[in-house]
Amino acid sequence: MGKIPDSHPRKASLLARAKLTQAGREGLLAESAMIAHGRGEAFDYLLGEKTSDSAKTAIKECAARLLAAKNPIVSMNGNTTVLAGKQAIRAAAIIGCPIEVNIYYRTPERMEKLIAALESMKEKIAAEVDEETKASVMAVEILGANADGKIDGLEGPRSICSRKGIESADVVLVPLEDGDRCEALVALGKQVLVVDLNPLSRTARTATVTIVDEVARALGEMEELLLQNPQPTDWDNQKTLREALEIISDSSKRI
Ligand code: PTJ
Repeated sequence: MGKIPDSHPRKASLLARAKLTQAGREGLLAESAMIAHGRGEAFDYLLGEKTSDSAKTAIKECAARLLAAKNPIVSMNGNTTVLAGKQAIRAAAIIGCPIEVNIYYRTPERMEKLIAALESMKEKIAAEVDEETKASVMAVEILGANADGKIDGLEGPRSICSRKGIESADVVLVPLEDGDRCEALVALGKQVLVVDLNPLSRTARTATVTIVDEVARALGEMEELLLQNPQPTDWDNQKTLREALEIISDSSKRI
């Protein structure tokens, strides 16, 4: 793809598509990755393609809960690794927690490639930062290769996880989670923090805290909010979903 001018109104969207297309060719993504992304884009369009104040409050709440957790984990799939892998690594470095590659359409090849992609992103970030930050970035463990854990309540490959990661976590940040797994994780008593542009998805409605925002924007924002050391509050997740739906219904006023 040629250089897109900064003034192009669809620059971010075109770049995200190009990244996903390339990653698809390299075998990192699920076959339905583009369908999922297209659905996300449609909602993002209606949300004005920006992080709302309401989403920012949810991001801050997630940051607070991850910092207060005993065993926090950031779970990454194909789409989120490609779109927001670097942001996730920087956030995990501040929290001091591992990242687990945990995918819905699991194959050994995809697992290996996604783990390698995150390891290589760690190296790239480390080359750009000061010594102290470099140490915390390189200390972020990338889990997932060891499929020695199970999400109770699920059957088949979708129940596979790492014992040291998702299985023993009390707080799981899992952007773009599937509805069944979100329900299973909540039923296990874990706090499930999700990023989903669709405020009506089962995941969005089941999660403990839902960030209705695009994953790269949301995790980028989280890096900054983590540094403010926020405290968890008495969270009303229905309110945040209603606020997102209000933004969507107000989008007709933009015409
Ligand atoms: O890598 P895998 O094997 O784990 O598979 C990943 C996908 C995304 C293909 C898989 O989880 C899937 O099929 O997802 P769904 O059920 O289509 O759900 C995707 C949800 O994420 C939808 O509600 C979309 O609106 C939302 N979404 C898509 N892109 C983004 C997004 N939310 C935030 N940021 C995005 N960039």
